[in-house]
Amino acid sequence: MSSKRALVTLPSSASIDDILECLERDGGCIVKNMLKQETIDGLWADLSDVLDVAPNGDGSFVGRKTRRISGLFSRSLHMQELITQPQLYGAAEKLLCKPFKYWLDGVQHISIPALQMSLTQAIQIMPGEGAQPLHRDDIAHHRRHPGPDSQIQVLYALSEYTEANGATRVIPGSHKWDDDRAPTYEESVPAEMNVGDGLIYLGSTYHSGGKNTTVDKPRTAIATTLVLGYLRQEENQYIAVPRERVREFPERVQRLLGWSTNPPFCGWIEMRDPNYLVATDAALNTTAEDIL
Ligand SMILES: O=C(O)CCC(=O)C(=O)O
Ligand SMILES: [Fe+2]
Repeated sequence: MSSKRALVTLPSSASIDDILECLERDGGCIVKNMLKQETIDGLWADLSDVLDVAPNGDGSFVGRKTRRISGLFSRSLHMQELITQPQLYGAAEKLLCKPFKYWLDGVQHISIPALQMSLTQAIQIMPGEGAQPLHRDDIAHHRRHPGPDSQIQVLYALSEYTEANGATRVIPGSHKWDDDRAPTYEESVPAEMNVGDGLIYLGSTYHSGGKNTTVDKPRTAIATTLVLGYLRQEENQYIAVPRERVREFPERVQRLLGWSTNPPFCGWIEMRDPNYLVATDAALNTTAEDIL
């Protein structure tokens, strides 16, 4: 008898605690209607020309009939809505931002880590593509399992997202496995979604792009990630997003892009919070404070 667990689909009214309950138990869940129609339309308008001419990948991980484009904050201002989406951000903050204590000069201090954006990618799985190998996204940071989580990723459905056209496969519960247990395709379930829904999952959860067995239905998703502020961003945002572009975003988003320190002081420049380098003139005097 199969002991396969299903992936839970939560309504758009799901609370952060509902999402956390699923993440803690299953390692992932689907949330309905995470994106507004206007955001979805805006993303398609900004990205489709680039996606249409993007080359296919050339390896088993990136696929051979899969198109990927990155650097999405330089391509679409709508990306800010995807990374600050309240259910995603709220769940990440509650799960990851645990206080850390340290002693300095006889005084015990507490720091709460910040979050930052780690990667952006539009992923279009074309008809005839095979399954991507199952993996954990937190490989990037050499995480040991089981252990404290470091990142939460989301895949927003920008197209129909069915088992047949390559819906992401997930192994519910696999975030609790140790590093010696190998994942198998049979243990995975498809995360079927409608346009605008999102699959939220932990960096420790085994998942993969599904195979697209249709003849005419590409599967398109946008992936983005929130990771602890003291880890290196997987995609190099300082190079991917020009400084002039970073200035077009509100300060909160500039900081998520990496133009910030993580408390108490990781990521400084000239011993200052680096946000002064992208702050607009109006914000400059309020944000450019010495940090050390
Ligand atoms: O395209 C997908 O469904 C998943 C892609 C993925 O997991 C990855 O590239 O890390
Ligand atoms: Fe992945």
